[in-house]
Amino acid sequence: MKRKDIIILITRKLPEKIEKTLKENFNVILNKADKKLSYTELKKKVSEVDILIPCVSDTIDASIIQSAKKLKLIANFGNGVDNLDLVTAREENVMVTNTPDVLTEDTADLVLTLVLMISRKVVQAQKKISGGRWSGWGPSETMGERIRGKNFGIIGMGRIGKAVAKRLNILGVKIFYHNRNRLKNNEEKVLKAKYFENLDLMITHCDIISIHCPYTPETFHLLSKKRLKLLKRNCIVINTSRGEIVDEQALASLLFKKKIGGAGLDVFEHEPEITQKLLESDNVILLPHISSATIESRIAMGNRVIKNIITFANGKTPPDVIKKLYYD
Ligand code: 8YV
Repeated sequence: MKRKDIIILITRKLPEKIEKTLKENFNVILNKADKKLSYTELKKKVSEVDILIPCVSDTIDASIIQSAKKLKLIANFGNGVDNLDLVTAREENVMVTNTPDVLTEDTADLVLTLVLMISRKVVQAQKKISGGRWSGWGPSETMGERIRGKNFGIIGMGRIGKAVAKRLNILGVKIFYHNRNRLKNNEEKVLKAKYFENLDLMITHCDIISIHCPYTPETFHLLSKKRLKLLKRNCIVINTSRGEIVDEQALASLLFKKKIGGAGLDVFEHEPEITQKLLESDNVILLPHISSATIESRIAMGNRVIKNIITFANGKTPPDVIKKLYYD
């Protein structure tokens, strides 16, 4: 098949130079308005294409994949693939790729931003000035907590978890981690991270926890209502992974009642909806899923998508092919 005969659907507007390269090589359907396609629109459009480039905001379920008879490749613009039905893709011989590595550092930076801002009550302090409520310095004004010496628990020690750990070493916290597999001894030493096989045990000791595992059927509500109750009263919860990993209602209720220290959330269980109680809590920072929103990340993600598609079009296995089903 000639490249120009390959039809590609890009569901959202990607950086201009990424779309340009794709257009030069393939027959591309763009979404110039960048308006999220409805389920029906998406299903109809996908049924006409050979390759699909979706984003986290598109749910590509079994029905869409099954009705897309020409579809051969889903080149996800993003790292997480929880928006795609991997089982059906495999059954229907549709290859799936993602964009790992390139958003790791930016995501880790955002974790640090949230940790520092929440611990030092930066938003409350800023609001005091912008709300005209600052009458001058006082010894007990907007007091936060020191980070150094605190216990920091990382849930999921993959690429992003490790990038967070590297940054944390500069801050002088004690790093704990929980992961499906324990790291090699030397890697633990370099990261100065202590392994906890038992997640419950780890979180009872933490002043801050940050989630870095993928969302899979096994990690749905990993931080369940029951588990969240184990958290220390000052504990701060950071989530830049996926909202579904935390029971959002339960977390919101603890925050609202000030039974935990705070939360920094970049992801939510039912995006773009957010539990009302979270919006009403003052010890939180809520962000609209921006952890990888830098020009550099977006372009690198796009280049990764291009590489995967061109390799596929050349009849070879793309570098970022998803081999493992989380359901295996
Ligand atoms: C991306 C993300 O913005 O890559 C991921 O897994 O959550 C985000 O940082 C998103 O995936 C883009 O589709």
